[in-house]
Amino acid sequence: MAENQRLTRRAMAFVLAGGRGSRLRELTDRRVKPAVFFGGKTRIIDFALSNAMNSGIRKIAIATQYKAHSLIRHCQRGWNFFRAERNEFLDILPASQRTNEDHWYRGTADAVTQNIDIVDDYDVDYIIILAGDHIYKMDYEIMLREHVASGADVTVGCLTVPRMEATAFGVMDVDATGRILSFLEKPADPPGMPGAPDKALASMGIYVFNWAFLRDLLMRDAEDPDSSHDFGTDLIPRIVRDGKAMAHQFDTSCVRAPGAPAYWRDVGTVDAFWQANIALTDFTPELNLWDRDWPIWTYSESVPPAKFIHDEKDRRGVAISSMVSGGCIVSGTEIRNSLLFTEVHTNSYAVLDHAVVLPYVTVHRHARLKNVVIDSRVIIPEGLVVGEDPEEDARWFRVSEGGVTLITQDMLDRRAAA
Ligand code: ADQ
Ligand code: ADP
Repeated sequence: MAENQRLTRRAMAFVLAGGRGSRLRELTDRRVKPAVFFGGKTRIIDFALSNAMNSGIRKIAIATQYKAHSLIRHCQRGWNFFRAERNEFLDILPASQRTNEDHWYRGTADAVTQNIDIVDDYDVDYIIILAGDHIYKMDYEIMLREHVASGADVTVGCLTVPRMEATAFGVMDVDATGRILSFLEKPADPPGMPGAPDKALASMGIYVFNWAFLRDLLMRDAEDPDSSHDFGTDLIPRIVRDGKAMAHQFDTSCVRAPGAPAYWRDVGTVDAFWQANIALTDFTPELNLWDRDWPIWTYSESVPPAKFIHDEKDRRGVAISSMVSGGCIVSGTEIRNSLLFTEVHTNSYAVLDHAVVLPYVTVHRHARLKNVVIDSRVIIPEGLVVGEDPEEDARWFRVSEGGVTLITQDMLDRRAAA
């Protein structure tokens, strides 16, 4: 390949989108975590895919398995502009379609192993492994350049987190050059950083490899009866031991917009999901969705603009410090610090406060909903009050540790039948 070609044109992104995300509770009953809606019109996976696009990557594979229908449908509708005649590809790779064996991907590494022939066909020098389940903006080209310059076998994206939160991550120790000296997958007692004992260096689950190197490693891993075929558990610790693994620090230098914060969130719990969505209604949100230099691409429905119905007598159709998506009809409802996704219809005398309302929800009259996440397609009955009596809420709905109430249609049906 031409030496002067952009590095990202010699790379592909392999997006892991198979894990359920069980801490999102009933939000992932019918869809996998990367397919969960986020930010008004996008889904979680759009962030990793947009980062890849914006970084100049034009070859993307997405490995799916658990409850993949809504994810596959979304990618087919929203991410269908890749053109083979321009050497651009986006493939969706459901488990068990590629081998004779009848099993799901055994682990994250096996998701790549089962598709080795497809990656071979892409004819790339580098492969960037991404998790499809985080909200962040990151320029992968910067990481790729570091990887090539250092001659590493693998480069692992990492960020600094509070030490006690690091139990959910791969945690590493690095030397002054950024070389990884040790890697512990989800340690019960994470080691602190030198000079910052209450912080830990955590893996983002993002890895850059030379494809020839990874290919060889995967072939050997597939034959290893003691391996769980997982990047964090098996492959990365093995390279740290036998080869050269480098850390790529995610910070403001990995973001294109000058002065922008290095935003990264795991929205894997109901509290974190609610918080990150509500934070978009802040005066200056940390996650800037208005940035034209780093657009977040998605499937956009053709719907009319949001409509507000208000009369001066007593029907107040207003939204204060809120985001209201296309297709919404706010008829005589008072909305504060809330995020309404596509085609939410709300009726008179209802009040929404700090509410994250997923698409196609209807809120009937006189409902009062505070600190809630409402699943897509839910019909809120007339007069329902949530967020004022924690005991009553917990009888019917899922109340999180942080006091956010998740409402799904199944929960409402059970309540109605009681
Ligand atoms: P985990 O958070 O446990 O650790 P994991 O469950 O391995 O992440 O999922 C990573 C990604 O792969 C997710 O996007 C998930 O949807 C997907 N996935 C999971 N199982 C899959 C399978 N069988 N087939 C296809 N896709 C699958 C990892 C690393 C840690 C790191 C964290 C960062 O192991 O070292 O710190 O990610 O979040
Ligand atoms: P999304 O909006 O994430 O696409 P949907 O609620 O539309 O979520 O659907 C998620 C998944 O559940 C899809 O596979 C869809 O076909 C399926 N689904 C939607 N509504 C129902 C239902 N009432 N019962 C069973 N499955 C459903």
